[in-house]
Order: sequence, then structure tokens, then C-alpha cells
Amino acid sequence: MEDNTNEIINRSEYGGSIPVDNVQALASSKDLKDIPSRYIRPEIELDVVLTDESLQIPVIDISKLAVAGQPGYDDELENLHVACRDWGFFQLINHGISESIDAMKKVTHEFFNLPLEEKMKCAQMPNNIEGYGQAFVVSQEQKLDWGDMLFILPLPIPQRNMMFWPENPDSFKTTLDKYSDTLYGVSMKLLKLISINLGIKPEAITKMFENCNQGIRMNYYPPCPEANKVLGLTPHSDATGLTLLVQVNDVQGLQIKKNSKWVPIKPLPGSVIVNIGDVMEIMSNGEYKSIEHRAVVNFEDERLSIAAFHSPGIEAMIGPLTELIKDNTPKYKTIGSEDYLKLIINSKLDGKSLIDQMRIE
Ligand SMILES: O=C(O)CCC(=O)C(=O)O
Repeated sequence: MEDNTNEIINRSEYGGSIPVDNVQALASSKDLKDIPSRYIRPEIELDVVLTDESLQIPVIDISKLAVAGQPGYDDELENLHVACRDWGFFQLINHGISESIDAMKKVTHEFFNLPLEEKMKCAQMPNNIEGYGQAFVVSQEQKLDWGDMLFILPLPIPQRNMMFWPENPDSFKTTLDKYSDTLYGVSMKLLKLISINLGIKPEAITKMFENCNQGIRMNYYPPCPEANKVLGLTPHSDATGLTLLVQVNDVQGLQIKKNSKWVPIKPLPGSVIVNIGDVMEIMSNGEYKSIEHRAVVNFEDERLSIAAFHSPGIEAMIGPLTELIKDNTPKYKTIGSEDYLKLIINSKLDGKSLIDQMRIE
């Protein structure tokens, strides 16, 4: 693994997040009597959360999609299409990457269990999105999420900024390096299958992701005595192309919005949760849709998750693919990746507001 600390300067020019208190430290403070008002979200009390566990996102068995024409291939490919089109979210099983996932879960847990001073060695810097802290805080008035995160951009490799990669635990860097590569591989397989389902040549999409911008966000949500009044992560759709998410421990908290109601997701043991991001919605000209989701927190238990976001290379244009523009009607604008990135970094998380800015009315 190379240390390219001096080569990342361009990534730190896009902006960052306003620093706010560390939530893990706040939650464990003996003096904590009332939760500060910036975390309290009165509006969530009105939200409808489904308790009927029968409504769950589709499950895709990727082992059935290894070779075209093998038994079960066509049906599973169709299941994948329906999952992307009607849900925007699915659970991936039989992916063959459990070893890498388990190792990543372990080092993530170990990192967040370190003393604050140790974690702060990877703290975010002004005007930079990477590092340990919070993201998407763009004003002093904005409500805050009940969670901390460590965000790293492992790809493209030449632009890695190793100053944000923890030294402790000592296997963190090699584990993340492997995890990044493994998840990129799975994403490319999925993008290829998605292209087939969209009726276009696989290279039309995979070529754009060859120089992939990959971000890995490790989320830590401490328990909260007023868990029903705060949110771990504000409702948002992912601004990126394809996200692969794993829940680190057994505490649930991911909810997706379906028909204006919040549906709690019950991850199958060992599964990877995949979701369509805004870039994929734009590229498919709306055939597939990104889905709003959020993380809620628990009264007693900490919760951890790891999200890996995959976007096209910085040289790509973000817009509907020509092959998918029907009746000569693009539904979204086309802009350069760099401008799109700036738009993401300087916006607060707010449902699907980012993609709304890309929509052509
Ligand atoms: O913690 C989760 O389950 C959701 C994480 C997520 O949506 C994100 O990091 O963007």
C-alpha cells in the first residue's frame, strides 16, 4: 500500500463539514442529563414506522448469477431487475466475501472502542470530507445526527490520503485495503448485471466505474436515553452510484421509505445490503430509483454499520446514458463529476433534495 499523502490535495478543495461535538463522548458523559436540543427531532414522532415484518426487501442470491445460462440464472436476473426497479434496495447472499467482511467488522469495532484521543488522530480537517467526525453539517442551526463516523476514500488508489487511515488497530489499513478491493469487485459484478437488465452493453456502465470513486463510511451510533426523539442518520438517498452496506453488530436501525412509511430492515446474517444511488437513478434516466433511508438508534445498545459507496471516475459525466433516453427526453441534467461532487459535499442530507436539483421538470 502506498502512502500518497501529498497527492490528495485536489480532494480537499471541494469543501467539508462544520466540526461538531463527538457523540460517543457526549453519550458516555456522566453529566449528560438532557439530550441537547440540536439532536431532538420533534418531526419524527409523526412518522409512520411499519411493524409488520412481512414486508422485507428482496433477497438476491448472487451465486446463481455467476455464469449466464446456469440453472436459476434467468430467474435471479429478473429478480434483480425487479429489486432495482421496485425497491431500490436488496440483500445480497452467497456472495463469497464473508471473510473480508468479518475482518472489516472486527477492526471497525476495535477502532470505535479506542479512547477518543486515539480516534482523533484521524480527525477530519477543515475543508476535507475524510476522517473521523461527522458529515454534512453545513450550518450552525442544522439538526445533528446521533452518531460519529470515520469516512475514508480508498479509491482511486493514487488519491488515497493515508493520514486518515487509522494506525490502530494495527491491521486496520491492510483490512480496509482488502475490503475496498473486494467490495469494488462485487460492485462491478452487480453493475454488469444491472446493465444487462437495462438492455445495454455492460461496458456502458462498467467503463465509467473503472476509475471508481469509492468512499467507505464506518458509522457508530451510541445508545441514547431518548432514542425515539433523535436520528442516527438523517433521511437521505445516496448521492453515489451503488452502495454496499453491512451491519456490524446485531442491533437493527436501518429503515427505508416505501409508500411514505418507514420500513425497518432486518439484515439476514452475513448478507450485504445493496442500494441504488442517485447516480444510478440519473444514468438509468429514472428506470431505477434511489430510495430514501435513515438510521434510528437504540435506547440501550450501540449500533455500527459500514457503507461502501461507488461512483464513476472523476472524468465521467453524470447524466442519463444516451442508450436509455427514450423519446429523446432526458429526465435529468448532465454535469461533470467534479461539479456533482461539490454539490454533494456542500449540501446537507435532506431526503432526495440533491437529485431534485438534477431533475429536468
Ligand atoms: O447505518 C445504516 O444502517 C445506514 C448507513 C447509511 O445509510 C449511510 O452511511 O449512508
